[in-house]
Amino acid sequence: MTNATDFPLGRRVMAMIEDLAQHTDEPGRLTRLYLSDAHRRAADATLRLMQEAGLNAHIDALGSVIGRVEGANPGAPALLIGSHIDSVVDAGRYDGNLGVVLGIVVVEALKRQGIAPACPIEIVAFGDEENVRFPTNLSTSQALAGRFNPAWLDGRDQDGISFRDALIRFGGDPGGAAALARDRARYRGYLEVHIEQGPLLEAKDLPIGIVSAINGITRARASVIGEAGHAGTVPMNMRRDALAAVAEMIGIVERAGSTRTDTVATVGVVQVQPGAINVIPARVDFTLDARSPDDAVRLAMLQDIVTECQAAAQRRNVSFTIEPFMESPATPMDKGLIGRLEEAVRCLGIEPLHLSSGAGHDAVAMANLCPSAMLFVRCKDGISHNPAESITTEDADVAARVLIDAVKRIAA
Ligand code: HGY
Ligand code: MN
Ligand code: MN
Repeated sequence: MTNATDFPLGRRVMAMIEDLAQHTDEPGRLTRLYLSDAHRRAADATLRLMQEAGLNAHIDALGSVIGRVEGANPGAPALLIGSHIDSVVDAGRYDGNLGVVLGIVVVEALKRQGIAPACPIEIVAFGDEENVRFPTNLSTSQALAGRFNPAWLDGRDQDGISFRDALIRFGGDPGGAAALARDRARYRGYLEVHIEQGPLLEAKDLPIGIVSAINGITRARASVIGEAGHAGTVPMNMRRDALAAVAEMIGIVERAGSTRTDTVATVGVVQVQPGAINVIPARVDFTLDARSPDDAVRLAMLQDIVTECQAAAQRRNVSFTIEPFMESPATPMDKGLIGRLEEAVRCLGIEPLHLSSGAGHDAVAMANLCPSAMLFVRCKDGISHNPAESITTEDADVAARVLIDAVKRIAA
């Protein structure tokens, strides 16, 4: 039985997670979309936590919270540590937030140990990793990598509010995105600690694992247009039922994603018009999220889905259109940083397990700027994107100790 004095770093992590979890746009559940009021409150809270830890912190033009400590050699290339504080709808509290909080805990611990890191450390809390609100792709981390796409500013959320207007309301600066690009010579690497969001570490009874690569993702919007009609009078063989067609297409997506064990394909949003009990659906808009560790496999799977959906639409005399709006390549993590993480994990007497990430992360964007690597933390039943998401204080403590050791090795 462990007593309350154990896992001081883990308890500090959990306290900060609790602090951030209060900031939600929906009372009773955690929803914190990019540039929402809750995101603003969480960004302000993160700024405060960074400043209390002794970091020189600010909120940048796109809403990311950036804290920096100069260390023993201010001119040396810095080490970035971070993740995101935006969430999906009805989210868990650890997805993203854990990696930001752990970065702050590491800086606090080094300060407590009287250790000035051998290089500057920047902690980053990105704001648009989930890309749930606007049709973007890791916009706030891509901005640091010099790959912000100005067209994203014209994207609109489901209420018709543009990224640009939401950013101005948040207190950001649409014109300042380009200037956020970092000079790659000034950064030695990016580390992100994240919950695994899968069952492998728990199955292997391991508290942490090292990410080998992050799967590639394609996200698309599709529309099927049929014909509205009276649900009571139009014979079944004379209908052009858009929703019945999409039901068949969802089956096509599920089968395509299931052909291999390492691919996935998901229809996450379905919007039916006019949406009345006695009207044959005239139009359905739905989303597709397709992923694989191999880009050629992902693109072939997408092609199969499109071909089969087109054939189904033809049979049913409805129209089918699909428009990819986000493409993220499969991204291997940096071998050198993986080596440092392995040394740090072994120092705790744990044999490092390497695993790929089915989830996307800001590390995909940061890999365009500097060598990037990720550490996964075990989460209960592999659950995520769900309020039941949880980790233990002990595992949080292990993650903090591994990160402190890895930072010392990388900074040296
Ligand atoms: O969808 C993802 O993979 C990540 O959680 N944004
Ligand atoms: Mn995440
Ligand atoms: Mn997520």
